Amino acid sequence: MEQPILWTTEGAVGVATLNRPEALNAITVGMLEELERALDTAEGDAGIRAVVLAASGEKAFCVGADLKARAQEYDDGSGIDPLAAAVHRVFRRLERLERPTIAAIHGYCLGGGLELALTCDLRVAANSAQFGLPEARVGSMPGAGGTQRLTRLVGPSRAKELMFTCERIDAAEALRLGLANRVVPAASLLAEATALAGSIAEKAPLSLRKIKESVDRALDSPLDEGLEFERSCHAFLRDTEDRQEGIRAFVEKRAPVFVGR
Ligand code: CO8
Repeated sequence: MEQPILWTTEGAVGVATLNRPEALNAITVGMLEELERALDTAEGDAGIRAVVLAASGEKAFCVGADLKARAQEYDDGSGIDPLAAAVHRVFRRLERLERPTIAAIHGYCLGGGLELALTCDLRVAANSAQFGLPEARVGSMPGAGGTQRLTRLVGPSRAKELMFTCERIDAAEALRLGLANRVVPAASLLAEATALAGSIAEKAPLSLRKIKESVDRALDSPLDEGLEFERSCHAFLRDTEDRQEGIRAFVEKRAPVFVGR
């Protein structure tokens, strides 16, 4: 059987690839468990400094929950929703990964697939990408973080418009809304996303981690608390080996060698 997640590395960049192209990379519990293992690998390897989340096949990044597998899961009579549990656990884990993450999105990015992309720090979209949250069409609603994360990213009015209308938007519109950071030709999506990740991975790893924590904190805390947190992160970095190395390298006009300490 095909592995639902492929894990590869390119220099300091780890690439986790959703690999169920025959089902348009629809999400199953098994896929999420494999993704969690890939995240364990990324976090256990100091050499991996940024992660790209990509997807196999021509047509889709991910079309959300696997509706066929889900029909069977509900039939087991236990009353427990294993997919919901795995989604909440693994999406949050990806969001909190101590590495910058970039979703490389092509084709359909729908429902839980869009909600998955929203857990990444950045989104690079192919010009073939189509984004949508169609849940209200079938009597449901985004339940994998979409109402919370999309709202934080694009604001309540635009988030509600996408969820109320269930309309799909293209890559250019996603860029305009701030849902996509960049739009690139489909043929070079992975190369562009990996190059962006590689450029980020050259920066000091502890700086990246503290920036991520600090920016994420900005969304959840009053300004004074956020500023206090930023000050504590800044003070932490001041005494690191990498900060000394960064300044030394600047003075010596050479590239810094960061060690993550
Ligand atoms: N699950 C399983 N298989 C799927 C799914 C899916 N979500 N979507 C498509 N497929 C399969 C199709 O059944 C088809 O398989 P087969 O060839 O064996 O029949 C194959 O993928 C290709 O699909 P289509 O022939 O339909 O391709 P089209 O290009 O005509 O259409 C669409 C593609 C627009 C993506 C269409 O398939 C579609 O609308 N799919 C459903 C999308 C959707 O509604 N997604 C939301 C799902 S709900 C969700 O994501 C909630 C997540 C949170 C859950 C956790 C709760 C806490």
